Amino acid sequence: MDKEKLQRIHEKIREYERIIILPHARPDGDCMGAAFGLKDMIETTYPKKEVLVSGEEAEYVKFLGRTDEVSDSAFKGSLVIAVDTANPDRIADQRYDQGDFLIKIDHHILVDSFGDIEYVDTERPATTLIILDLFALHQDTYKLTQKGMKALYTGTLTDTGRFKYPGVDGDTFRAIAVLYDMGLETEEIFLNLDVRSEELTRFKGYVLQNYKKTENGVAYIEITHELIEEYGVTLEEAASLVNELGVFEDCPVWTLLAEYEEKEVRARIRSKGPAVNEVANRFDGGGHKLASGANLGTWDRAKELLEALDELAARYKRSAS
Ligand SMILES: [Mn+2]
Repeated sequence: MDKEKLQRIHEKIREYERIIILPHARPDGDCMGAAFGLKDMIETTYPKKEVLVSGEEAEYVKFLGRTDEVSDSAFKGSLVIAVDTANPDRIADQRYDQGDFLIKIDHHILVDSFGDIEYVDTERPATTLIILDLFALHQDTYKLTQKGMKALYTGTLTDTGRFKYPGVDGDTFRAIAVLYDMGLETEEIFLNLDVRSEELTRFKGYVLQNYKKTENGVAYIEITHELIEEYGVTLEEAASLVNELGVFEDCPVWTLLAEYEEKEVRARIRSKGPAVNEVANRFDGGGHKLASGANLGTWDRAKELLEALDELAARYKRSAS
């Protein structure tokens, strides 16, 4: 945490009468949680200030708040704060440079520098936790309502896979503990996060009924373009189901093979132990030890990947026994 820089951000927030917060395109829980959490924090603390959020909306995070129609003239003389966005191209509202002063608050590895103040903290597994750092630094000043607390908790939950991903540490829980101490109500959050379309639920049924297993325990599902259309889901939604295959006790490795536009086959590969990135590297892909991706092109190549993963699973099982 850079207290000196957070102090400068606080002073800018205090200085401006109108503040426009910008999440990234194709918004997720973290950028919307950070945007609406920060908005609530500023509005509740300084009722005379006008705080707007401009950008796209996504169905599953609408419960955090709705975006505003912001005119070009509103940017003049305003403080603009971009949240959870490493490079300016990804900001949903491209008028980010039309304000008086631009602040970037993000937790991704620095790609493009932008902003008059650039606050990047890669130690925080969610941008919402940086907003909570700002809150904690000025806890005598800043206030939050239930709405803001919910937004900040939601972003933390979604970006950490509900506290499961690497990067979660004691600071994460200490920041969230503050919200609980203030009376955070969590029921609505979990109900909203667990909502899934009927189409995707039916498709999940398909995945669980039709997955296959290799000899040495690689669970896999093949998803064609036609299948996606038949079930009325998007490819991104379908691919998000990869971890449904991670529950089988005799399968240390699992993969979701999906046919992208123009019949291009790609794989999401997951593991409970074997280093799947070593295999992914050989198939025009890469990633982490337990989570990788590969670009296969054809279904024939997918077969080769399955053979390589099966070998890896076999070796793993031998070494474990
Ligand atoms: Mn994020």
